[in-house]
Parts: sequence; C-alpha cells; structure tokens
Amino acid sequence: MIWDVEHECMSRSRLEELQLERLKWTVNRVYSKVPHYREKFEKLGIVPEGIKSVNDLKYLPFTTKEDLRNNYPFGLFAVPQKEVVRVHASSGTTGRPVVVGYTANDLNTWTDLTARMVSLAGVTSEDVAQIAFNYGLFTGGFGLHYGLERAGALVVPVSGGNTERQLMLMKDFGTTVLISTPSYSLYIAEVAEKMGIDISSLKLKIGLFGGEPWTEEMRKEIESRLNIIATDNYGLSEVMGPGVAGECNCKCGHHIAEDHFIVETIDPETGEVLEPGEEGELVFTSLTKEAFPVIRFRTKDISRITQDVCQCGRSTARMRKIVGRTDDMLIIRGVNVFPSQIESVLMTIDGIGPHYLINVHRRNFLDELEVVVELTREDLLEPYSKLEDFSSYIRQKLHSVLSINVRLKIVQPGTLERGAGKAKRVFDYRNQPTA
Ligand code: DLL
Repeated sequence: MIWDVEHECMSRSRLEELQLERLKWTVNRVYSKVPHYREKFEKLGIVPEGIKSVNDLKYLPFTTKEDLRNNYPFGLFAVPQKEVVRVHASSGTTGRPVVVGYTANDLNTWTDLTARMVSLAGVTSEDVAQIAFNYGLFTGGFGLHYGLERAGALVVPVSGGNTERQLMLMKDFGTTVLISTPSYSLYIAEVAEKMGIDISSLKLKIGLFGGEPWTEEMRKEIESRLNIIATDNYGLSEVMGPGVAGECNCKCGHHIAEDHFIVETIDPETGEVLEPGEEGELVFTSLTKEAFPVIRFRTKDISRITQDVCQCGRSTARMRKIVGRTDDMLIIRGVNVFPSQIESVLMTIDGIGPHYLINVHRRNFLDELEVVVELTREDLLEPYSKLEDFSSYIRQKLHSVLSINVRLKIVQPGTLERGAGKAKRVFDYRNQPTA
C-alpha cells in the first residue's frame, strides 16, 4: 500500500515547486531565528530572498557535525524551548553528543514519515511488530514505535537486549515484523538455534533493519537464517531519525521523503555537487522541520541517487544502499579499504560466522590489517593443515578484492561481542600510543 500517494507519486516538476516553497520557508526561519545560520549566511552575503529556485541551494553553506557540537545542547533550535516537546541525541562514542529537538508538529511529521516507511516494506494493520531497537536518546526505538502504531500494526515495544525473552515473545505473540539493527537480528537467529527454536515455526515475515551499515551479502545471510524479507531503512538524528529513506519490497534503493528533505550528493573533497547517479557524500536539507531545521547537513555517508520512477510506482528519488562513510574508509599502506568490502567477502565464505572484527595496527612503521572471524565448521579443525588451507583461502579471497595482504585470526564461535545496538567492528590502533 502507498501510504501517501499524493507525495510519494508526485511529478518532479510539482515536487520541485513544493520543495522551493518549503525551502524558502526554512531559509527564512533559520535566518531570522538561529544566530549560527544568520552569521554564516551574512559572511557569504546570502539573503533569504536570493533563493529563487531549488538549484540555488548550492550557494548555501554546509552544516557539519562540528557546527552541531559547537552549539551544544540547544544552540541551533529555531523555536523557544517551551515549544520543544522532545529531544533525542545522536550516538557518538566520543565527545559531546549532538542534541536534536522536535515540536509537536515535528513529531507528527516524523510519525507520518516512519508510517510511510514501514508501509513501503509492506507492513499493515495485520502485523505484530516487535521493536528490538533501544528506546532512549537513540531515535530508532521511539521513531519506529509511533510510525508503526500509526500504520496500525500491533506494536511490541520490547527494546533491545534479553534475546531469549525476545524469542519467547516472538513465538507467543506471533510476531510478524522484527525491527532491529541487522547485526542484532543475526544474534537473535543464533540464540534461536541454540534454544532449539525452529525458525520456520515462527510467523516472522519482514525485517525492518537499519541504523548501521550492512552489505547485500549480509542481507542474504539474514534472509536465509530468519526466513524473512529484510528491508533496509536509513536515517540520522540530525536530519530526523528513521523515516528519511526506506526500501520498498523491490529492494532497489531507498525511497527518500523528498517532500520533507532535499538530498544532494557532493564530492567529499571539493564540496562540488554531483549529478544523479554519481557516487558521493549525501547532504540533506530539511524542508518542514520547526525545532531543528538543518541546511545542507553533511552526513559523511556515501551513496548515489537515482530519480527514475520505481517499479512500485513511487516517483521519489532513491538512494542506493550506503557503501561506507567518508570517515570509515581505512587507508592501509596507501590503499583505500572500506569495511563493507571486507564484509562482502566474508559473507560468501562457508565455514565462518557473520560476526567479524577489523583491527588496524602500525608495526615497524607499516600498517597492518587484521580480520578476526569465527569458525563455524568443526570439521575444519583437524588435521591442522585443513585449517591452514582454509585460512589461506580466506586471505586470498580478501587479497583479490582489497589488493593487500591481510592477517587473519580465526576464533571460536561466540567469541566476538554481540549487542542489540550498533555493531562496532573497526578498531584503528594506529594513532594510539603503544604500551
Ligand atoms: O541510526 C537513525 C536510524 C535508526 C535509522 C533506526 C534507521 C533505523 P543516528 O544514531 O544518528 O541515527 O546514526 C546515523 O547511522 O549517518 C549512518 O552512518 C548510519 N546509518 C543509519 N542507517 C543506516 C543504514 C540512526 N540503513 C548514522 N545503512 C548515519 C547504513 C546507516 N548506515
């Protein structure tokens, strides 16, 4: 079902008219209500009346996570605090978090957009939706919660963790939709196997996953282990949370809520705006947000955009699955390596589990990439030469994609940490003082 036919199936010319009207409204608001934006605009000699078409967006300055941090906590709010009814914060592991706020109208819009997104994946009022995202400052739990309720699903707000209980509820309540990070869904599958639960006896049919990067190969693994259709949804706190973009069930790109956000792709080095189809950093401008509008927010997420009408009938632009982040890319002895390239290789190898770690060290002035994987086939343990052959097979496969030698560490199943939140898989020790 198409949740909002008017906005999801608009012609591009009508959409651009709407975007322009809303862009003017947003630019006026930030100029008059947020000193940070006003100062930036004045430095560049920009006045809101200068915006005559959506293309003029490119003249506006970028906003970065640094700008947001420097205005911690409420410095970029465009309404008096009494009009803000909720805050969330982004999941940074270091430094100050980025705090974002919502008015009652913003929450209503957000709910509508997450309802749109879950409908994209095929969720209806017939469904029982179990939310295994953490509730709290993270936008995942609450964001999906209200959208699923609005779409009419029966919501089970279990939150992340306590995996055995998740499975018990899944069985007893007849859960049909699982909402979690992709990495947590694999852990749920693993615990189900340990508990002797036959996955095919569950009613689960759709997984709404997001919040962290995952490859197509990881999707296949999840779909086969949980016997579901796994769709991806993308969002970020700074822009709103989940609901910014999501896949329909043809899984051919994430439909972007372009009536509420303008997306651009830029060259991360030069800031130059790229053509549709070209890969670059995604940049979002909000069009309807009241409490926390953002102008040209640089996400650091890398993708590409297409404006072709999708086979599902929606005309909104689609973004391809995120391939990585500009700050995730590792440079190992001069070679660029994305963690997603490593994941894609590992997921196709029979005999290792889907959990992995990437460690980067510098030894004797040389960068060294170590990949840690869990062995799942006991028959490879003996004789020892079998394990050696298997290890060199994996290293060769990684070498053929990355063009660098990788150190491989094979550990017992269950050794690597699993969690309900976003998986942390890359540890770069190069700039840390050695003991
Ligand atoms: O992760 C919002 C969200 C929650 C989206 C639940 C989807 C589902 P933040 O905590 O602010 O917000 O983190 C945003 O996470 O810039 C990406 O780097 C990454 N990310 C989010 N969704 C995806 C995805 C939420 N589907 C940051 N694929 C973003 C790849 C994703 N990366």
